[in-house]
Amino acid sequence: MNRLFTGSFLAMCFVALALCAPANAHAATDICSTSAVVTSTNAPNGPTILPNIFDPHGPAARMIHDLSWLVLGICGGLFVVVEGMIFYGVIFYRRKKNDKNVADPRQVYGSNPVEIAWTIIPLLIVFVLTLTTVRTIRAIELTEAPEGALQVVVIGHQWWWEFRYIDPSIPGGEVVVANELHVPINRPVWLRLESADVIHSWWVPALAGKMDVIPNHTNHTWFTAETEGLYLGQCAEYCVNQHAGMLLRVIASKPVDFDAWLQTQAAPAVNDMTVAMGRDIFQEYACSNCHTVKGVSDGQFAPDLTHLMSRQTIASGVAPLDPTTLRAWIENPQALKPGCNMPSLQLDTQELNAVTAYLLTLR
Ligand code: HEC
Ligand SMILES: [Cu+2]
Repeated sequence: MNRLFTGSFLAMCFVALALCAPANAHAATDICSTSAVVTSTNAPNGPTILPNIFDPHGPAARMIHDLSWLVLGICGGLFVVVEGMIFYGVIFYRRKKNDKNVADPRQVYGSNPVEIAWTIIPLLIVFVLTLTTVRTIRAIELTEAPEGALQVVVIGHQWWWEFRYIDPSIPGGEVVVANELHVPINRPVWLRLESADVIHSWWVPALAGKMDVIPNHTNHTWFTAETEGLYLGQCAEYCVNQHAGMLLRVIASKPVDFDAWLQTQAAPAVNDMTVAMGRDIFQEYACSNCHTVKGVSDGQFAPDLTHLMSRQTIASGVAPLDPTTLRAWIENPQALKPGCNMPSLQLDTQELNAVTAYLLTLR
């Protein structure tokens, strides 16, 4: 009896897992991974929305959320019914102390009603789970941009994010920023996902499900942010060294605020003559080979710094952007983000101060 009990318990666990896994794989994995909470120097409007699939703030995330509850509900119900019957059998049909009857109980073979019941019910359950999952996936994985969508190209890099806004309304046609994605609320955002190196995964749980970011392959996803705020997310596909330090920040604001932000980003870099020395150092040292500052350098390897100071964090959300941290970062990036792809250029104190002063003018 004992062995039978353990056996059926294990079997049920496997069945429950198998039922949950395919439907939930999209939505409920890695719930425990969270983004580091960063203090910001110039906070966006609205609350900070943590990576939590149970707190959806847009249609795509809500569909995943509802489906997750349905799957959890069905699997939980099944678990309770089956385990309940097992416990009932084990407790009430145990052999009593003074029970002399050691023969097997009556065996039931080939009972049509029983066979039909345990074929039809699981079949129905699997049907419901499959159909609802397929319907949700189809609604989320749109193959064309929704009407009136803002289009952004997302490029995953080891270990930061590049965003390219492509829109005829932008002066110059394109705006390039890093790590902090600004979007207007209540307007669909259509993302084209590409990778510069290895496989990453885009995941801002309160806005939408995961989407892989694959080299030499373009994926698409979309979301609509319904409330103003700062949405945290992170890379959800192991991409070596600083995978955990590849955080995502989506700042959703009113359309007017978003437009104002976009105009600022489209403007050329500030050219402040009082920090000319810092700018010269930036150009002479390798900084300019890796980084773009529009009108000054055009390195494509690293984050665009044209409007660096309009961001709240550096190094993909790993550290707040303030003068002290910025200086420490330039002095030795490996201390703040070990293994990252920016070397320390061994600047002396004067050069370090000058470059930092220059970067601080790039609003
Ligand atoms: C070999 C290429 C390379 C060189 C040279 C380089 N950087 Fe970087 N830099 C990077 C990479 C890559 C990152 C992103 C690191 C990350 O987040 O993982 C970065 C990030 C930064 C950031 C943070 C940007 C942000 O928004 O997160 C600043 C500021 C910066 N670099 C300034 C400099 C300065 C100043 C110099 C010259 C003294 C310099 N870099 C030289 C590759 C380089
Ligand atoms: Cu990654």
